[in-house]
Amino acid sequence: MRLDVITIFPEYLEPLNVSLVGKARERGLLDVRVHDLRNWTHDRHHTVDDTPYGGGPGMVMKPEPWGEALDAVIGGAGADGDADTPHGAVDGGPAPVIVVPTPSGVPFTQEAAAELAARPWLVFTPARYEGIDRRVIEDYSDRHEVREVSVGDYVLAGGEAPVLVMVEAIARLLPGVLGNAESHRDDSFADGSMAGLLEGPVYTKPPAWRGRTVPDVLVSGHHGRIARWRRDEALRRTSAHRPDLIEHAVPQEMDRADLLTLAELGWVAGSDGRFGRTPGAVEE
Ligand code: 6GU
Repeated sequence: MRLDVITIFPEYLEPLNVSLVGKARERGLLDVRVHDLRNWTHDRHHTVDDTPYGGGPGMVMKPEPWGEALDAVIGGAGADGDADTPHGAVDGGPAPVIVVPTPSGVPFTQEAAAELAARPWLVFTPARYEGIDRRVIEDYSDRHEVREVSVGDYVLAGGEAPVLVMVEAIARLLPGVLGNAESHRDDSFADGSMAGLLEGPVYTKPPAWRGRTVPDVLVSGHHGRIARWRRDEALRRTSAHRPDLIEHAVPQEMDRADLLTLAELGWVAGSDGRFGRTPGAVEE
């Protein structure tokens, strides 16, 4: 997979040389290219921002440097002249997805990470200031797939940290990046038996630490009971930390033991076919 990042703070992306993403690069699984947006300015001060039309606080990133940078990085690749195949690659080459980090974007989820991990080429455009002149997003949306993405309901000073977050979430899904092919099966939010649930607690040696022991079931060697215990802990943790996930779960997809554990936590399937909490339910 190829990743391009266009930024006014290339050094902010240094963590991409480290750990999982750095190893994936060394092993040739990821081709990461970080570009300085100011290379595509032409004035003495390398200006990338200006005051907003209509007034108001802050600065807006000028369209010209972004246009030149994106043209240089993307070239003609994936530009689609054929109205029947939107975002298709005109020459059969890879079509880039342009990922625009912004707090006003669509939430970045595990599902979005999996979709992006399946694409051959991502171009990230982290902005500082109050964001990029709207015409840039409109112009590239005519010829490319452009996704405006937010990493959470809080405001950061720029999109560089969100790029680090997204690249790590995407890179670990690429074939061959994680040591054990099974390693992300039980992830919180991943598909599979724990779909939509948070992961419960984990333990390792020693068996006793500061007088605290490991739950007996985990050393019982009884795989069925261990799986059930983990599932119950996942339900408990999800109920406590993310009740919204229980509210959106489908009771028909739960087994009888799940329903019992949820009932202990105060959740019962309602007439609308969803879980609701009984009044006065005791939290974990
Ligand atoms: Cl993608 N950018 C900024 N600046 N703030 C954010 C964000 C992105 N996602 C959440 N907050």
